[in-house]
Amino acid sequence: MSTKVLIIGACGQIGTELTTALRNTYGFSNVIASDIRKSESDVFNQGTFELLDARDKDAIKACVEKHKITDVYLMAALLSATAEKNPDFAWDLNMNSLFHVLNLAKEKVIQKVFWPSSIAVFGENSPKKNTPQHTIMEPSTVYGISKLSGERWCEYYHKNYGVDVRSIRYPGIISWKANPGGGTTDYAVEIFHEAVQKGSYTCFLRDDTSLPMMFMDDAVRATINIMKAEPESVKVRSSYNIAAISFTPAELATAIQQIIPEFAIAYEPDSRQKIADTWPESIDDSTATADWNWSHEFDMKTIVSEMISNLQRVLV
Ligand code: VAH
Repeated sequence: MSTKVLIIGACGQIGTELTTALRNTYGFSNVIASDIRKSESDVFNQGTFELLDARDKDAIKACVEKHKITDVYLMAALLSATAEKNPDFAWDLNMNSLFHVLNLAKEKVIQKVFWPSSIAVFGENSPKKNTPQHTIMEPSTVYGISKLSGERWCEYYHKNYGVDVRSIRYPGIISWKANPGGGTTDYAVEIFHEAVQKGSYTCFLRDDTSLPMMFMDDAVRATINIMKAEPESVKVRSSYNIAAISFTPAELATAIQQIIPEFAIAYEPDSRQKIADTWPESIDDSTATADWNWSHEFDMKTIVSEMISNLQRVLV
């Protein structure tokens, strides 16, 4: 049977670009985008879009059956900062949506599942540098707890019911086409918009806060590649570490000043600092490289160049 894709939470930062990439991979008529509300992005006028609440199992099943879906990419979630303000809703959305999709796969209604985890599954007792694939994991945020729980359920459904679910732990994702929403790494996107439009930015993290980051093109390619990988090569069925680069706000500001010399940065850490302080500084992704040949392509220089040139084109 040919691949027919449903993206749940398609209007988010990753979902928006994943929708376009999946359409280019599997054909426009084979990719259905869905979200609880439609975004203004033109992406969702170029193919089939369905209004869909990720917490409604019957609605998901009806959409899957209507479009004869084989693969579901479940991108809907409340991210770290927002989840701290809405713990009950975050748990409901992040966990029940996953159970609905895993159970549809267990019932053989769908064949394959992608589910995004995050480096937020690590906590302050995890090794900070080159955080390994398997190590101490004591997340202290609502988001991180939901993602670690989700990873455990993904592995359980694979081992006990044969569900073909695949997952990667995204670092902070940097992109210009769709804005992030409610994350702690969002500063690494906001800073470019403000640098291009205002020439200055006040950062909500301390200048020396090093975090793992990745350009959207790398994250989307990793997502599609793990789903295309042969089942036997996907040996980790909780979630894979993937990595690209790590940097601090001060290092990012310096890289921006290579192109916009007058750019000025100030620092006013807020509640998101204590979230960032529990996360790794850098990630060891050697297991993903060994199992399904993962490697990143975008480094600091190319990310900064891509972000500034595209935002200068679309914003100014
Ligand atoms: C967040 N962008 O900041 C997300 C991501 C690793 C961070 O999961 O919550």
